[in-house]
Amino acid sequence: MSLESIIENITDTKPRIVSVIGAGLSKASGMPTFRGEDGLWKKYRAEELATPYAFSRDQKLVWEWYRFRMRMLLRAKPNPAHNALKKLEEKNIAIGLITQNVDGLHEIEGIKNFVEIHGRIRYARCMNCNYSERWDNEESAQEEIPLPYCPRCIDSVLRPDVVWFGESLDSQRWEKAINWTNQASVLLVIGTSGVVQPVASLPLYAKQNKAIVVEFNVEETPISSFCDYSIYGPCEKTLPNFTSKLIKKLE
Ligand code: BJW
Repeated sequence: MSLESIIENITDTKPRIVSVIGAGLSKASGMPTFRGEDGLWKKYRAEELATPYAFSRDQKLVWEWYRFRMRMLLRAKPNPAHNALKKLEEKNIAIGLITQNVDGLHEIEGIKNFVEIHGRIRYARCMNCNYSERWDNEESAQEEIPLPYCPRCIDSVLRPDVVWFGESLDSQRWEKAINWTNQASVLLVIGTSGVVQPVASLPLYAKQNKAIVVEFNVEETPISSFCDYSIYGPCEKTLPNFTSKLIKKLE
């Protein structure tokens, strides 16, 4: 179906749009995805490193991976897909952005209503006392530096302030995500493989609430089968095209 026909089928005069985003959205900013060809670091997959078990076994290795990613992030800038989402917010038709991305590029773009469901890579925190500090600077991201320790707890190593596999999501953030999803008349699912729970269930909840679910991805995903529409292609191209046509129709 053409983009124009999809937009025609969004009949609300003031749609309530919620977006669920994943790593594919930041691909054009130079950030690798987790499960794509570029998702491997050394010989490790994300599932082997993004776990409390991996951190307890080898803190140095896990921090090395995060420093590698931070060096890329320090050079990354938001791309046209981030900008398209900001325009929806500026036009007051976006309720909120539910992001699995820990990179903070949405905030740098200027988006205000977001919930970072898997945390934020730009902060490190103490598992003991919850002290946290920013570490998104060139010095902390260098390859060979000692492990960061909590200034209060002395012998406690700081960890990246993200949600690893097997860990609970912050309940307030999750409630916000559910709440927004329940209010959505249109749910955009952008650049996510749809395999990581519980976020992968949000499109299903939206569908149960009769929202129109539109997926943007370069390929089919497990979510595609119950989406109303899937728009295949790089979202840094397809999403700005979609949002500008939608905004024009609503004016
Ligand atoms: C493009 C593109 C372009 C590329 N344009 N598209 C129920 C059933 C089964 C398992 C579970 C379950 N519930 C829980 C689990 C276990 C587990 C899980 O889901 N496992 C599955 C993998 C089997 N989940 C958890 O452990 C979660 N915790 C939990 O559920 O606790 C219970 C609880 C729930 C609710 C409230 C309270 C408690 C925690 C999950 C944490 C995930 N953490 C990570 C790491 C974050 C930190 C870090 O970055 O280091 O989050 S893993 C990694 O995967 C990261 C991502 O956010 C997440 C999702 O990946 P994403 O974004 O989809 O990326 P990719 O690479 O997979 O996909 C990219 C997509 O983009 C692809 O489709 C490409 O085609 C596409 N693309 N270029 C458009 N230009």
